[in-house]
Amino acid sequence: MAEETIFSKIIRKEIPADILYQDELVTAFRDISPKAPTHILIIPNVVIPTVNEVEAEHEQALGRLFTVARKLAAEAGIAEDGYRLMVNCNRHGGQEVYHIHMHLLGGRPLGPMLA
Ligand code: D5M
Repeated sequence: MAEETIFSKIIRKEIPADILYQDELVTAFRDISPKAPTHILIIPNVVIPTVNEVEAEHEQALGRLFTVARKLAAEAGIAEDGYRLMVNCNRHGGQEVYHIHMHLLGGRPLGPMLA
C-alpha cells in the first residue's frame, strides 16, 4: 500500500477543500495556490504516488481524469479558449504531493510550456 498524503484526507473530507466533483474513482478540487484563474486538481481516489507507479489496473481511474477535466473545463467556460492539463513526476518534474494529480489550468494565456 502506498503512503497516504494530504490528498487522501481531502478525498475522505477529513480536511476542507473546494471539491467540484467526486465519484467512485476520482475527486476534483480547487488548487490551494492557484497559478491561473482556473486551477483545479483532479486525482484518482486510489493512492498512486507518481506516474512511475502506474499499472494497467489504474487505467479506468486515470482515463476518468480526462473526462472529468473536459467536463470541468466546460463548466468553467474555458473550453473554447483552451487550457493546460499537466502531471508532474518526481523532483525534476516539480512534484510536491506524492499522490498523482492532473492540474487543469486556464482562464488566461499560459504561454510556452517550458520556462
Ligand atoms: O502540485 C501540488 C499542488 O497541490 C500545488 O499546486 C498545491 C496543491 N495543494 C497542496 N495542498 C493542497 C490542499 N490542501 N488543497 C488544495 N491544493 C493543495 P505538484 O504537481 O505536486 O507540484
